[in-house]
Amino acid sequence: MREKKTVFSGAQPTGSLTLGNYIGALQNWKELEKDHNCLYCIVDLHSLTVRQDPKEFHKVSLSFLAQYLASGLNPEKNIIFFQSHVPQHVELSWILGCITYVGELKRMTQFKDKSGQNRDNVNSGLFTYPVLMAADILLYKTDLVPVGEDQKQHLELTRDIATRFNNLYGETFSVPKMYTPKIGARIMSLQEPTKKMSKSDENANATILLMDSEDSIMKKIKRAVTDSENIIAYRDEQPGIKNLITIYSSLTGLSVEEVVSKYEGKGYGVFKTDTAEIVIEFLRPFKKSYEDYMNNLDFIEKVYETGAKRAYELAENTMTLVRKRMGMV
Ligand code: ATP
Ligand code: LTN
Repeated sequence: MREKKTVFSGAQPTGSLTLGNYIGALQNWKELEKDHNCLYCIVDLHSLTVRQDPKEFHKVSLSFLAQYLASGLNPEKNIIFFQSHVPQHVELSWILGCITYVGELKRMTQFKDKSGQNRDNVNSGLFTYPVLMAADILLYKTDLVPVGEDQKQHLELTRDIATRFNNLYGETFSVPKMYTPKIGARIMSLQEPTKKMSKSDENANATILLMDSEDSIMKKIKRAVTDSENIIAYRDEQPGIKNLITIYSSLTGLSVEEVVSKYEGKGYGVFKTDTAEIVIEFLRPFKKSYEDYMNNLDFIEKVYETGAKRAYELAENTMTLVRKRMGMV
């Protein structure tokens, strides 16, 4: 038996990390690094499902690595790497694609949403996106996958694919479990609080980027869409306020009840200013550390090269077994 469990997760290097990404995923990544074997990947191949400008893509990819590190991930403890540096991801993706049904992929809500938004580029990568994601995860015999709530359907498909492979070819993969925060698994858009906060949102006011200036964080939170109840309560009927309470609670560690009782009888203005200040304080060290990493690209290069080497070895172990199980000569 392996003593420590394996954790795998990743984000697509497009745009810039949001507070939703941090609270839903990266905060847990940091927590799990303490007593798990963790691999944190920058899933650059997934980003190609949307047309990317090569120069910009290169820059954003490096910037994501700096953002991972600035979020507090320790490159000595974790394997931090680019998906495209480990070709076994694509190899396994092909194999898993051959045991995944078109019907299963057609049911994926992310595919339906994204193909609806990009009508002029509904490419086959967008369709098989979840198979590559399953390959990412299964390649490392992953036990836990810390992600936000929006990835639930992809995770269920990954589990089905793993089980199917094991039944067809013999026990090979661990069947991974999803790991979400108790609160904050779905941070909502500040402008449409019934929709998730997303880094590809065209409305800049809808998202808080980890790299936003203090000024713009204050403005965005002050402009956040709320309601006319004027009661600070954590309930579905007040999605805007509920979302701000979630952010407040996630960053301070106070429970939802504690936040609600702290603001009993107070107006939205005060609550919004306080929430903005908490976010600003929280992100201050992040930004400083991000700048430092971006000024040290040699270090960044060392991190991803070491990460790729370590990941490659693990991936090749799994692939040797997969190829053998399937009868490849
Ligand atoms: P895009 O808008 O480009 O699709 P995204 O903001 O959804 O991007 P991803 O790179 O797809 O970001 O996701 C990285 C991680 O952040 C995933 O684990 C995802 O579940 C999580 N995540 C994304 N948005 C949120 C959110 N609003 N609340 C909680 N977790 C989130
Ligand atoms: N689809 C994920 C990103 C992703 C991922 C993964 C997350 C690709 N491969 C493996 C966890 C594990 C998303 O958040 N959009």
